[in-house]
Amino acid sequence: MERTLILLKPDCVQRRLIGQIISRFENKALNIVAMKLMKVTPELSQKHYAEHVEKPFYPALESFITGAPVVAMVLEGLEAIRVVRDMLGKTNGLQAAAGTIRGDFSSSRQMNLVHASDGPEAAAREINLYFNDSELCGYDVCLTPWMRTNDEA
Ligand code: FUP
Repeated sequence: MERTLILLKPDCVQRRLIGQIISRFENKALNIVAMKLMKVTPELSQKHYAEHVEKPFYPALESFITGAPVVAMVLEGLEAIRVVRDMLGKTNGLQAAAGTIRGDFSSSRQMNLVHASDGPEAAAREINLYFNDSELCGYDVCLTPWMRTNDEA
């Protein structure tokens, strides 16, 4: 099982798309193990986007991500990191394939609705940035036997 950090970004919250996006993750049998509505501070943005802080687009990115609340979530599932990245599509909504979240809802490079960790190291680092251990609520989902077979777990 893998865990990955998801942010429903300010554009997602402002456009009232929270429910539709979470439904996609639930439909895919990904398990929500943590979730909260929160404001990203400039300090948290600088930690989250540490690899981009020196880039020319960073000030606009920080202004965007701190501009309205986000929904931070941890999703759990088999190959969850790759599966969620595939569900999002390419970073730029104009290039994301139809059927992906960004392909269906975004026409922007910056306002691409959802962040998801891009690998196991990033997932561990980002989950730790947004949640403490006591906020992670692992549990057995009663539908799992009807979502996949035992030998797939
Ligand atoms: P992703 O892994 O899909 O989140 O994309 P990146 O790590 O490449 O970029 C992080 C965020 O910066 C993306 F959500 C989009 C944003 N971005 C810009 O706003 N302008 C750019 O020129 C490149 C990225």
